[in-house]
Amino acid sequence: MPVSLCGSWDMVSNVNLEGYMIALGISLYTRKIALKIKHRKVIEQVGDQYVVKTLSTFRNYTFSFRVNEEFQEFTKGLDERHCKSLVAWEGNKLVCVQKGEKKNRGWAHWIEDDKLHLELHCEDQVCKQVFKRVV
Ligand code: 1AG
Repeated sequence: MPVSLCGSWDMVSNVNLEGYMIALGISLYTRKIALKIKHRKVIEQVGDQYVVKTLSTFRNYTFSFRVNEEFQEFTKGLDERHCKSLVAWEGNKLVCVQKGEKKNRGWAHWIEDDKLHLELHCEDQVCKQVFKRVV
């Protein structure tokens, strides 16, 4: 049974968000703001339903899913695209494939050294974020 991802997490590092945002076609203006802000990740689980919130002073993005069940995702406030998304456990990683206009799009979350790790990928770009638990 993988370690629970649930809780509130504050960003401590963020590598190549710029490349990831360029791959998504985010405007220069929005990228400049997005790069400056710290994100908080809030992950909640009710039964087999997950709710993941990415919170910041600039924008918030919330979505929910059931593991192993494809869902329609609309990345409102991000790149505003529709994806057919599927989240599944792969070992200790919670892995999402986001099928849509953008190739090779998805993310993975896992816990390592008491930190929440997130790898976001799109086309040939990988963004790596690490979060520490909010105490
Ligand atoms: C996500 O998490 C959301 C990741 O899918 C959001 C992080 C960075 C921004 C991503 C794309 C850039 C698009 C627009 C920039 C606009 C706002 C930046 C501030 C975003 C805060 C919401 C996946 C994973 C699921 O956590 O658990």
